Amino acid sequence: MEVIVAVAVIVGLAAAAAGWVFLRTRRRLAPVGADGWQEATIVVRGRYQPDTITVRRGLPLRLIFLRDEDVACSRRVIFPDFGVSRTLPAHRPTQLDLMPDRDGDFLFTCELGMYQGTLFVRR
Ligand SMILES: [Cu+2]
Repeated sequence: MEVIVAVAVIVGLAAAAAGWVFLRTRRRLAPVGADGWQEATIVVRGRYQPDTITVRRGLPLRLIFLRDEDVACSRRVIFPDFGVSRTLPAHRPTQLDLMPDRDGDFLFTCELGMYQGTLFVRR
């Protein structure tokens, strides 16, 4: 009996984990504009909102950061895998362009890594 309960718990946890991964990675794709660029807006206030962005591989990506705070922590955003970073002046939009040219999950962070987000690049 205890074994059956243990198996049921494990199966339940595995299903929950799979659902969580699915929701994290299968969010709506960033929309593509008439100019062929994908675009997404990220508000920076205590964290990146949203902190996951899902885009297609091979289409240029325009990210608009709206840093709605003055704390020094979020002054700079870095995409280490793409070799790009930007200083984000407070209270106005900053554009960051990059080409998602390979599949994968790519972290982006503030300078010291307290704010973290993930760029999901899919075919
Ligand atoms: Cu920081």
